Amino acid sequence: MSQQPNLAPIPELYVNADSAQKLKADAGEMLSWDLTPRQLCDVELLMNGGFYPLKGFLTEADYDGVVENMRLSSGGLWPMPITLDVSQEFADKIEPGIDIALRDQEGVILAILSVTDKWVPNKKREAEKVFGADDLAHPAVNYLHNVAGPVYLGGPITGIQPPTHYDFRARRDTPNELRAFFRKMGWRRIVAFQTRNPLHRAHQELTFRAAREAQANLLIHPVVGMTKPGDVDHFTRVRCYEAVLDKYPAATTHLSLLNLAMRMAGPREAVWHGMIRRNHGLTHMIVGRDHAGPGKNSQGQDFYDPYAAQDLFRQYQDEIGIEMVDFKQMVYVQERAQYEPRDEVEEGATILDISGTELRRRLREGLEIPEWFSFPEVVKQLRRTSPPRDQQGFTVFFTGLSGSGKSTISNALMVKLMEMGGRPVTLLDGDVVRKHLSSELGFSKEHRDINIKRIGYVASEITKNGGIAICAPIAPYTATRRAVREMVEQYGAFVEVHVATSLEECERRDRKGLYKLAREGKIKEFTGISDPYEEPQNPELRVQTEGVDVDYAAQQVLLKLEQMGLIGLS
Ligand code: PPS
Repeated sequence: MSQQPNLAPIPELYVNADSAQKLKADAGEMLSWDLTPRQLCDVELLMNGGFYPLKGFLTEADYDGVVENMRLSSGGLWPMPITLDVSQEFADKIEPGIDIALRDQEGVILAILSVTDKWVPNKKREAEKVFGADDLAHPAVNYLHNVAGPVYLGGPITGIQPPTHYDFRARRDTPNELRAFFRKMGWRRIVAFQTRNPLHRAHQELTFRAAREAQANLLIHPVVGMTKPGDVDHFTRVRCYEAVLDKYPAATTHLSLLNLAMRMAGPREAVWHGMIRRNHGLTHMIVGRDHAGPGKNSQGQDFYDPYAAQDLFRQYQDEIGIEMVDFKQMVYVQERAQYEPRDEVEEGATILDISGTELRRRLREGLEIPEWFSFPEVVKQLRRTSPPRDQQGFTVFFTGLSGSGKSTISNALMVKLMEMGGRPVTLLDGDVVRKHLSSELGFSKEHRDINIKRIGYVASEITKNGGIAICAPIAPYTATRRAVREMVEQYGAFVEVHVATSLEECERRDRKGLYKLAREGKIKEFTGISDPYEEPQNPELRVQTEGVDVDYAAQQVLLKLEQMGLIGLS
């Protein structure tokens, strides 16, 4: 395989400015779809050639081939389904043969999709083949089942304009912009470092070694689209990258941001990343330990072997069209005061390492982060974003049957937290929310889900801004509670408290007289009587209320918050 890149421009899907103007006017009349954040990332990379040779969202035949064996119907390699998932309601309006406008979240028309295919995917098969298991602990499998719409649309797209980014504009490059940059600089061998984490010393050592080994220039190419839920946000990460850029030789290293929505698909993702980097004009890519790994499955085991990504990449390297620079995990060897690949460390030497989890713990608790691990400039940025936990916002989410005691306990908790002071506290009680935020909603599954997601949205905003949100709805569905958890955990802790009062006891108390009416059939869809309640399997806390006073239950929650480091003793 040649490592001399062809740095000629790669085909894009945009039409010229005049046609774009005209198309945009025509598209105003078309049915239109508001792209989700993930689809927005995909559309950008489709249009700018990042996903070359794709010309649009996969058709059903291409999808089947990609899912089964990473092949498009043309026979070409493509490892990741790039699909336009839509709601059933929208799909019902669509017949293959029509054009639809694709809009960003402000309503700007970015592209036109000429729909050739519409189908209901077998999501279980997609999960098993693409992600290795139909296990909701995998973020992309959870996305597939609980976020993505039920119907896929496929067909070629015509690009009108790229999505607008207001942040870090100077650091974002399309494949053709990067190719032009490499041509201008005379760079011929360039190794990409894909990352979704801040750069610490181990990464710097790894990238130095990779560039040396490949005798290549280095492109630090972090993902700023979507990464794994719970990752450091991209604003902080980019500030971290910028803070250490001067530790790289300016003449040989470049930083560019990639607006990719990752799927955390390990081996397949590595192949995909390779193709995307090839499209950006790179000749080499670093694949380290557990590339794009999603963490543990629901059995507590790794989804993929840590080096499976390297194996798959190696197998398809010629077709991917760029060369892998593979690395074992880099670790710090104390006696030698330097980083080395784990498999090269002398026997008996002392290895020091700080895992991602340990790093987050130290940040959370305001503990020391040693200089051998990271750069003070990076740590400073991380501390700005992650103050110690007892200064961060968080959400306590009570769930339980009607009349279980959620409101009473949450009121007591609110007052106790206000007595402690420090952070603003907001109570989003079920009844209160239904009066102010959700007055038009009933109790169908659909309406309950809307209600809970509204609560989740408000709670996540409060958490983001450093406050305490206490929510107390019934929230009967596991998937919806999980969606709220994900919304909140982007910004702070989510503490699920199951108020586990039994149905019999709630009905015996019947404080509002609703159970009686429900039994008589006068209230329909009543939780526990004529509507389901899915008990939380792993709440942070389960409180019993039978034979226990409210004060004690609220104390248990406080103790849990203290144990989690969310409230201090001060
Ligand atoms: S949900 O499922 O989370 O959206 O419910 P929520 O917003 O917490 O609203 C629950 C309160 O509404 C009253 N109510 C009912 N509950 C359950 N099922 C039916 N059909 C129903 N109709 C009215 C009831 O007073 C609930 O209040 P709590 O505080 O839970 O007793």
